[in-house]
Amino acid sequence: MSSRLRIAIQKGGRLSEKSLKLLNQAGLDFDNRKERLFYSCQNFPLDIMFLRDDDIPEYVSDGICDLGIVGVNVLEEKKLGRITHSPLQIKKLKNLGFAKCHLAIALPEKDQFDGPGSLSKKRIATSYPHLLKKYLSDNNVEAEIVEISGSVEIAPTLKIADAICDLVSTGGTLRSNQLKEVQKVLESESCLIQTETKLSEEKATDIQRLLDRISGVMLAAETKYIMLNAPLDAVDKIKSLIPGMEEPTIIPLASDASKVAVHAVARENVFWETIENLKLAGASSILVLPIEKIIS
Ligand code: PRT
Ligand code: ZN
Repeated sequence: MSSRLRIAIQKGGRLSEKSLKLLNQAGLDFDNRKERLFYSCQNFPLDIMFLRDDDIPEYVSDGICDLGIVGVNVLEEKKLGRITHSPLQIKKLKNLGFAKCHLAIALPEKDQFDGPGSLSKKRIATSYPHLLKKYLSDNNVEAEIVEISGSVEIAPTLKIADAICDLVSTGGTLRSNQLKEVQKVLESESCLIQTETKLSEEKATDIQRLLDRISGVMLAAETKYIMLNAPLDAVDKIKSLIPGMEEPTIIPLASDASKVAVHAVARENVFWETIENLKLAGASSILVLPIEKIIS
């Protein structure tokens, strides 16, 4: 058995590029020519296998791949589909923060909605029959599930359904089809999954290394390094304005004894409003720098 990890990544689609970028940022070198099914990293014991996203949970569950990146929506749908016969052998390691969307029920704009009961006896088109079935049974609603694989949003216009249950991110698709969202079924984003089949100690160690690197990349993405000059008597006020700040470094200025330089790591997004407030509190020469890696 190979001692190299194998990770399943979507071959082409909304998850592919960002999944590869994340691995890249975690320091993995590979050639991202995706016309190949398989690719080996040169500087980490990991091979990438490119698959359709719907196939990724099965491959990971069967242990053909040790890891995978999929949407929570696909993971949960596949889990429910296998709940009664041989459940999927998968554990979720981490949400990855990209491809955020939610699964929602939508009705034609003109239709009235007074709660889940309004869906009773309706035909609802979806590519997520198991998640929809669970939502309906959790809400004691009897409705007909019309399973279709793509372009779910045109089902009401084609009169093959009265409502839809589909993924929404900006809401633009619903609006352009004169549909309105009425119920949220599931929040989703990309996530890293691992097989529950037994792995060698070597592989388990490499997964932990990869996970630590990914966590470092994700933490760095929302963390900034702030440098500014401040009047001595404004330091306390300025410290209170920096979001999610760790204890800053205060350095005297060679040219002006009434001022200090403040260097701090802000573990949250620094918005323009924060910078404006820092200026109002007396800060000057404000620099906000991205951080590439954080290792704690
Ligand atoms: O070929 P393969 O099977 O691998 O890909 P696919 O066509 O099944 O999936 P793909 O690439 O479209 O999506 C992959 C994953 O991206 C999904 O499983 C979700 O986890 C995630 N994701 C995030 C989305 C969206 N946002 C999204 N908006 N997947 C689909 N959509 C579609 C949605 O179905 C609807 O048609 O975009 C439309 C709605 O978008 P808005 O912005 O108009 O609301
Ligand atoms: Zn798919």
